[in-house]
Amino acid sequence: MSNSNRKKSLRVQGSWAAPPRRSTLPKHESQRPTDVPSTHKSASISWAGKQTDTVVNKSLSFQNVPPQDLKEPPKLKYLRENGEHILGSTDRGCSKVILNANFIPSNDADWMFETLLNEIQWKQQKNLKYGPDYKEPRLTEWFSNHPYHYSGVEQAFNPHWHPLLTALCDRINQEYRLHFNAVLANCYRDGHDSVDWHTDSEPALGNCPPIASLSFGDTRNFDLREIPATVANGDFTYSQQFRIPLSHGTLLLMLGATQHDWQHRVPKEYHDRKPRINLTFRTMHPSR
Ligand SMILES: O=C(O)CCC(=O)C(=O)O
Repeated sequence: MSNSNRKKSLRVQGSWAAPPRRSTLPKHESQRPTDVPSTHKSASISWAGKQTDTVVNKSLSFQNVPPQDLKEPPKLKYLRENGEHILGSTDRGCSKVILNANFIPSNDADWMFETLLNEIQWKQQKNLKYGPDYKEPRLTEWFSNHPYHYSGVEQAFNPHWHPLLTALCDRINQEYRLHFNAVLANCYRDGHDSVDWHTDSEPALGNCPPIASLSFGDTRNFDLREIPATVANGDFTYSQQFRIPLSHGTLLLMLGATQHDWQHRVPKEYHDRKPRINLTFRTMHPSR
C-alpha cells in the first residue's frame, strides 16, 4: 500500500482506535439485537398472573458489536544490516537511514570513548517542559557557535570544540558530503538514562535536516516510530516502528524527511547498562 493510502487508512483506524464501549451485560446480552423488526409479532408476557400485551415494534439493529476487521498494530522491526534502509515516504519525501556499524574500528572506538567520557564537561540540563526542577535523565554538552533551544532545554553557545569532535565531524562531512557545524554530545550513565520520543526539527536546523549519530560504549536500542496523520490525534497504535541496536563505533545517518515524519528515542533498559556516549551532528542555520 502506498504511504499516502496507508495514512488514509490510518485515519480510519484512528477513529476505530477507541476501545469498543463495554457493556456490563454478558456477551450474548451485549451483542444481541436491541430491537426486533417491525414485522415481529407483538410479545405477550405475564405479570402477576395477568397477561399484558407488549408491542415491540422497532427496526432491527445491532449495537456494541466490535468491528470484525480491527487491524493488529504493526510488529516492531529490527534493523541490523549495514547500508541504506527506507523507512517510508510521504508528501514530504522519502525518510531513510544509513547504518554503518564499522565506521570506527573497535580499538579506536575504545580510546575515543575514554577521551570523550573524561574530557567533555558533561552537565545535567533542566528540561522546563516537565517543570522548573525537572532534570534530563542523561548528561549533555553542546558544541556550536550558536545556542540551541529544543523542547524545554536551552544549550548556550560553546565554540570550544574538543579536537576529537572536530576530527570526527570533518570525517563525516567528507565521507558523506554533508555540512555539519554543530554537535550535541549525550552521555547515558547507565540503563536508567534515556531520551524520550522526539524529532530533531527545530527551525534553526532548516527543512528536513540530516542528522549523523555516532555511538560509543555500551549498546543501546534506538527506536523510530512514524508520526501518524494529525487526524489520528496523536495515537501511535498503528504506527510503523523500527528498532536499531547502536553499538560501539556505529554511525547512523538520518536523512530525507525522517525528522519530520518519524520520532526517535533511546528507551530506558530493564537490565544494567554500562555508560554510552552518543554524538549527534547537526547543521545550524541560525538565520532561520
Ligand atoms: O543517543 C542517541 O542515540 C540519540 C540522541 C538523540 O536523540 C538526540 O540527541 O536528539
